[in-house]
This record gives sequence, C-alpha cells and structure tokens, in this order.
Amino acid sequence: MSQTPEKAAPVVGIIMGSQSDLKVMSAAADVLEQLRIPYELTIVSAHRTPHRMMEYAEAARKRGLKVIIAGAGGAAHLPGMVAALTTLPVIGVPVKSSNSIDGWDSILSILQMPSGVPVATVALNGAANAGILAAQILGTTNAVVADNLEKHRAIQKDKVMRSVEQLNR
Ligand code: RP5
Repeated sequence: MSQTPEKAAPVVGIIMGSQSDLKVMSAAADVLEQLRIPYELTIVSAHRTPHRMMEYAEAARKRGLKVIIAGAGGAAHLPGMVAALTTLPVIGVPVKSSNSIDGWDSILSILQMPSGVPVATVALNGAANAGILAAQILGTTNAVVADNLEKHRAIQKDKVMRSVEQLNR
C-alpha cells in the first residue's frame, strides 16, 4: 500500500489582512510552490483580530517559520506590527485595496517604519517579488533553494531571449 508523503512543515508564513487581499497575495504562494518551498497562508487582521496577530507573530519562530510575508491595504499596519513582535524577517506587500487612495496609503503605512524595526517592502501588489525575496533569504543557507532560484532566473532569461528572437525574425 502506498503511503501519502508527509507534508513538509512550512518555513514561510504568508499572512494578509483580509480575504480581499488574496487575489494579490496568491502570487507569493504561486512563486513558493514553483520553488518548492513549504509555506502556510492565512488571514490575520491587525485591526479586526489584533490578538490573533500577536499570537501568530509571537509563535512564528517557535513553529519553525523563517520568513513572514505580510500583505495589507489601506491603513496597512499588519506588516509593521508583526515585525514589532518577532525578529524573523518580515516582507511587506502593500495591497491596493478598493478604498485605496491609489495605493499610497498602503505603501506609506508599510514603508515608513521607524529605525530598529524594519519591514522589507516590495512594490504595490508586488506579492510575487515577496515570494522570491523570501526564497532568496532561505537560499542563503539552503543550497536546494538557491539552486531552484538559479533555475527560476534562467527561465526568465530564456523567455526574454525568445521574445528578442521573435522580434528579430
Ligand atoms: C485591510 O483593509 C486589508 O488588508 C484590506 O486590504 C483592506 C480592506 O479589507 P476588507 O474591507 O476588504 O476586508 O485591513
């Protein structure tokens, strides 16, 4: 009888302030899947579930997470507050929510952290880059991840070179 292989424990935590952020934040999960990095994904709202946010951030390292990707929109306090509660690296994704003033609210809420509590902020809706950056952090100590990142880069390069060839035809 074949056995289902045990799912590897997540090393990246993807969290977001609302279900409405998922359409943006799923790009981080897609990248981690491509790179074969085990992750977990859930909703943690800084304002609507502040105690859940504290529990999540404070338990993250003990549960084996190495990096947290946190996305939020509007008054986007989730990444910064999680960064304040853990010394794991936190990557912030400013999400352009429907009530957003062109996304500047989200960007500035996440980007302008006080000295001593950094959040590595990616571009507006830049969840894919958040996934890659998380992998790059893991790749500093994990040769398999570093190798998968090299392959990912090579695929990107091939795509560009194919476009160049098509234009030159
Ligand atoms: C933030 O408010 C969330 O991160 C989301 O981007 C924004 C809107 O949330 P919903 O009203 O759609 O739940 O907390």
